[in-house]
Amino acid sequence: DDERMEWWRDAKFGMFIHWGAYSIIGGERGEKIAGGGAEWAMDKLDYTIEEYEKFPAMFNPELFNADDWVKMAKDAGMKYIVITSKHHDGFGLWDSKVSDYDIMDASPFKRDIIKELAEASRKQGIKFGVYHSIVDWHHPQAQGNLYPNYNAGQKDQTVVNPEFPQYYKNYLKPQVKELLTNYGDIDVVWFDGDWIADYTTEMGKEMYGFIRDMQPNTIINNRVDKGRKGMEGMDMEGNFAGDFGTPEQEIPATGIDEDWEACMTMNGTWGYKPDDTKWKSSEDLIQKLVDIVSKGGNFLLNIGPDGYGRFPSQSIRRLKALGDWTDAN
Ligand code: JFZ
Repeated sequence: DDERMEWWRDAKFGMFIHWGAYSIIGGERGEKIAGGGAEWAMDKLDYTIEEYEKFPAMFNPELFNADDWVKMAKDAGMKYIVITSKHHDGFGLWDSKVSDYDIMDASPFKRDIIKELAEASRKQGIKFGVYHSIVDWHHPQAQGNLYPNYNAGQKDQTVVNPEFPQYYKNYLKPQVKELLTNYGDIDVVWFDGDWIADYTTEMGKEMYGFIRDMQPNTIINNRVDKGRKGMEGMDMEGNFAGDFGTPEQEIPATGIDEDWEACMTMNGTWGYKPDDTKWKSSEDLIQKLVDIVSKGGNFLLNIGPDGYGRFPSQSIRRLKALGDWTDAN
């Protein structure tokens, strides 16, 4: 739908934010360091559910200031923000009534982060969206029963939780409903975790329609459908795959007729990880932005704030450089 996509096509540049209880862990447990994304700490560092629950209980990011975050995005030339309402660990950053595993009930912070960011974004004229994980390593009717192999259903499509349809109906959909009814316009819903054996295209279709009914103008990524990594599904006529494709850490060649958004990190992790020092240079990031936009895509560039609510200094410096460049061009 062209009308719905208009602002997004004009926007070009957005901020992805991966933030949650894992931001305290920083990808480290004793002498072990998680390889790759530190938002996977629960799985990669073999935490049991009980052990991991201590991190939400410690999550008290008193330095978090929604206005500052939105301003940093805006000054960098970004037009929208997509933040993790819930990542695979299952901990929710909004006030959920269908869950106790959220910022109000499981953490001392007791401030609705999604509300504060949605309001700050609106105030500053920035579009606002949520990343929401279908995978849930905490919920007993989802992947919570698979420890220490929470992600077994990715590799082996026979590993399912027979109760997953109940999680989908009584937990995942109600969560999405809360996010789409209590925070004004949610401009983007960015699903992830569509690869697990339990999830089906039928569930994706139902979810898509469910959201459309609540907010006709919301834009939904291709991972609302099952097994849609990268641009999969987007080039198949009549095939269900949401509103836009999500190539990850890569810039596709030209000639894609569909809407697409490349998401990337500034180093090699989505969640905060001080051990990862492989920062892309500002020049590299500017070049990537130009390359993506010239090929008709959007650029969703990630920040992994720390457990106190601060953006890493390296990220702030790069945002400033991007802002100087977009100002001048
Ligand atoms: C997922 C998450 O597992 C990860 O933690 C992060 O949130 C990222 C943005 O999304 O990881 C993926 C999802 C899709 C692909 C690769 C990694 N893919 O399409 O190739």
